[in-house]
Amino acid sequence: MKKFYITTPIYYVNSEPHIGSAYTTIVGDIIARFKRLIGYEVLYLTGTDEHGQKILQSAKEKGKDPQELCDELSGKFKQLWKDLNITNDYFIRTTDPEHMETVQFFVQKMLENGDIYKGTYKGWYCVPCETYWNEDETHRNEVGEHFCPSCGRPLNFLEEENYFFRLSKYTEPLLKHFKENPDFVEPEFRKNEMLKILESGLKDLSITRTTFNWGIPMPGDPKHVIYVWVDALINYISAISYGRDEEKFNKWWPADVHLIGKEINRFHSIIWPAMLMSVGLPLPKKIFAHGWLTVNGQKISKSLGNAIDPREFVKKYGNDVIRYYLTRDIVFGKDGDFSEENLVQRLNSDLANDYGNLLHRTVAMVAKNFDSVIPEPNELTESDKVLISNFKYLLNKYLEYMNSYKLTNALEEIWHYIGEINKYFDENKPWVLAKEGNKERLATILYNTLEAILRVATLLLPFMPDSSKEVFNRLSYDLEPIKVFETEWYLLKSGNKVFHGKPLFTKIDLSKFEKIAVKKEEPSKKEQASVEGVKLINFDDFKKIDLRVAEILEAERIEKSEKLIKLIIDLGELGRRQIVAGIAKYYSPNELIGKKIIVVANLKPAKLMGVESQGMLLAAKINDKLTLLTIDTDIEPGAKIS
Ligand code: ME8
Repeated sequence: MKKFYITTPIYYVNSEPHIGSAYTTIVGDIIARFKRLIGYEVLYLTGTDEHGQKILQSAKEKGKDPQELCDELSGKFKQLWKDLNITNDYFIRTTDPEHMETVQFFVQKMLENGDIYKGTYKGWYCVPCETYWNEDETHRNEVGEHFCPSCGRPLNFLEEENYFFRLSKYTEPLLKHFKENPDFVEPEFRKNEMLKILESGLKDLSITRTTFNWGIPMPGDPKHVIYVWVDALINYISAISYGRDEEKFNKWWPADVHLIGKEINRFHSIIWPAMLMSVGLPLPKKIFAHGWLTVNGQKISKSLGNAIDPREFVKKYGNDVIRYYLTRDIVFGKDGDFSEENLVQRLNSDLANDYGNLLHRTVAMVAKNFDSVIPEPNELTESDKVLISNFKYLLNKYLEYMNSYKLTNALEEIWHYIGEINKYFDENKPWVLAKEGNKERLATILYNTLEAILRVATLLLPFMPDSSKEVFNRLSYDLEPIKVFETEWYLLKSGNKVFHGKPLFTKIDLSKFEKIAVKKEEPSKKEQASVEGVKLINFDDFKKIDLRVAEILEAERIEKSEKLIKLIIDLGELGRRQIVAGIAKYYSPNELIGKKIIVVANLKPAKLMGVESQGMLLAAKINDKLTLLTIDTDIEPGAKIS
């Protein structure tokens, strides 16, 4: 039997599961169910990431023992996956003793292979992301504080004796692997981001910490604990008994796909493969980094109170509706917004109107005209043949899309076909045939419509297992679903009963629609400041900023500063101003004079190295490149930007 091994990230247990973690796990479940449906033996792995400074801090804040916190939260994840109908085959916890042993075994191998050495780490660390950042990767504010380029929160400066992994050694082997396996990382644009990192050369990675002990001890030097990401990544092989059960490990490794969110792509597409190369194991076949969900346009964040609880949505709308909405409305791979209004729209139009109602009215006609017994179809006309051949087309497209994780396209294609079934039904006017007493033709139309619905329900099994099974029940269908992939039309058995239950999906009256209250706890000042860099603003906020064109009249370096330049600028009607900018590494004073730039003209004055700055210029920065924003046609200084 063909096998398929799929994983999700293992989630941190510092907070409750939210719609973001549910999203990845639901998508993983859809893929796992699809593979089972087409005959694969599947191993679907998820779990929780329980070590590291972030979990320890969270336990301290809650006044709990870290293990107690992990047990409690890990239990909540497990329960939620049950409630969401997730068919994971195993749930790994990084505090499982087997996992901890495997991590030490793996790191010991890296040591033996000469890939680990002792050194001193000096640099920045983001606890929420558990990530090290180089100075030039960090974001800085006006007063020189450092922020995480990924989550926007403040960074801590670390100086510790650490063990290092010779990640740099794997730059070339990884580049080669990327070249030889063009589908290794998907989507393509995410692969290109990784290639850029590789092409600029990798730096060695600190892989132990000494300032706390909530982690797995380093073999032979237990005052160091292993970096939480090294610990976490190894879950993908410790779950399949690496180093403990060779047969099991060889059966499942390499994984077919690691499904992850885009923000942890570097760990999965660069660090993890390099670790595997270090111990001589094959690399996973694919890393798929999907986009990020926002909620009503805002980043999901506990502190903003919009980390919505998937349980409430499931209670109100049911599992299938959530699963459908998440994969249909949010294009898989891209960023997308979770909005309850859109969910209700999808429920009302796609599910209740197009799909549920089609089943309902067809079954109602079978009940009325054939005493609820599926009739024998008769000779096919052109319109029947088109319906059948369109299904064949759908099936091919479906397989192509599902096998390449284009889940949204697969659903679009299915709904296109549902549209065709509705059209077939309406154009053949079965109610007229019933009135005329043309039972022969009526039988064929009703049979074909039900057969098409049955086939659609089968293709929808991975996405909406409950409602597909309900369709099977109503049509007395009890064959293996796989038959849909193998058998020509006529799976439904004439003579079997149909059942006319309540609507498959219940519409929601939009005029009386009450949204699930999103918790509106006020974030603390500190939390608010920490998410400022990533929070969305409205137009009124934007209008508060007075942006103007300014001409640089004078420029000179500030003594004793490598970065700062003092500028005198002409702001037209606002007069002349002095501003200080951190651009000395990128521009010499001479090349600045005469440039027309953009400045924030209503910023409170601030002192930098003792020199007053009465505004701020705008520049674009990426890695170690910076360019001033200028204008492309001539316009007077002082011109307002709106
Ligand atoms: O990063 N939209 O755990 P984590 C979409 N423990 N997906 C989201 C999301 C959002 N807004 N928010 C979270 C970790 N996710 C590490 C992983 S793996 C060896 C270690 C999903 O709890 C998405 O899959 O922060 C993302 O990558 C993951 O949750 C991060 O979960």
